[in-house]
Amino acid sequence: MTDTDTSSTATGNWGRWGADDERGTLNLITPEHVLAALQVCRTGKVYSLSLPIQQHGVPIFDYRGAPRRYTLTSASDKDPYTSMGGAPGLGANEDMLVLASHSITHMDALSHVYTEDGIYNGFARDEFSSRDGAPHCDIRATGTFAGRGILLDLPGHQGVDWLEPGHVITRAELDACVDAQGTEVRPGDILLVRTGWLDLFEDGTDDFAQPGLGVDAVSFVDDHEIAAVGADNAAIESIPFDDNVFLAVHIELLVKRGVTLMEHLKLAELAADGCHEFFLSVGALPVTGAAGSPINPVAIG
Ligand code: UVW
Repeated sequence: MTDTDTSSTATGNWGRWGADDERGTLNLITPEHVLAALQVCRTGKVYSLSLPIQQHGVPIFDYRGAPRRYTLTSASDKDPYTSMGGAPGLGANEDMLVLASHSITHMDALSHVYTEDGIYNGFARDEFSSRDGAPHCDIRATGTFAGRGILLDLPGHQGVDWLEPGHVITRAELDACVDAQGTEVRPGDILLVRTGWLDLFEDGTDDFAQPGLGVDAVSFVDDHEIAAVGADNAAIESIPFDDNVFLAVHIELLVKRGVTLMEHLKLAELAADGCHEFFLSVGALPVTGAAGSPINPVAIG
C-alpha cells in the first residue's frame, strides 16, 4: 500500500482516544496547553481570520452558491412594535442568512469527508441522514477550541507573493520555513499555513488550481502532534490533488487522523506583522448534525 492508497482508512488515529471519540487531534489540546498559549501574546493586537460573508469578491464554489443576507425586518415595516406596546417610530433591523456550511471561511467537521471505510474513527458513512445530519462527529463535537496558533508563511519565507497554483507543499518546505522563521513548534499547536492563494485571488486569478499541502507534508502534523490545521486556500491541500488522488490530504488528515481543518483563512495581516505565534480562539456555529460551519477565528498576537 502506498502513502496515498485510499483503499483502507483503518489506520491513523482510529481508536487512539477510544472507540467513541469524536474530537480527534483536538484531544491534544489540554487545559494546560490553553493556559500556556495565553502567555505567547506580545502585542495584544486582535486579528479576525475570516473573509467577509458576502456574495461578491470572495471565493465561491459554484455548487455551494454565494452566501445571501436577506432583510427580515426594517424601517420599511411601519411601526412594527406598536401592537406590542412599542413607541411609534421604534423598530429593529434584522437579517436572514442563507449560506452553505462549507462556504467562505469555514471549518470541516470530522463527519465531512468519508471513504468506503467510513468517517473518522470508523463511524459509518451512511449514518449521515438528510433529516438529522451527522449522529457522530458533527460540528458541535469539534467546533469550539483555543490554543497556541503558529503561522508558517511560505511565500514570505520563499520571497514570493504567493506559491504557484497547483504547487504541492512538501514536508521539507514546512521544515525550512520553521527554521527560517525561528518558530518553535509545540505539541498541541494549531498550524496555519499561508500559501498566498487568497492574495492571488484578490489579484484577479480565475485559475481553479491552488497551492496547498501534499501528502508528504502530513508527517509534519504527526511528528509535531499538531491539533488542527488551517490554510488560506480552499481545501488545505493542493488543487489538482497530490498525485491526482482526489482529496488525498483530507483522507490522511480528516478521515484517518481526525485533524480538524479550517479553510479560506485570512492570514496576510498576521504575515505582514511577522506574527508567527499567537493565541487562537475558534468557534463554529453549534449546528446539531452539521458537517461544517462558517467560522471567524480570532488570533491575539
Ligand atoms: C471539500 O474539499 C470536499 O470540502 P472543503 O474544501 O470544505 O474541505
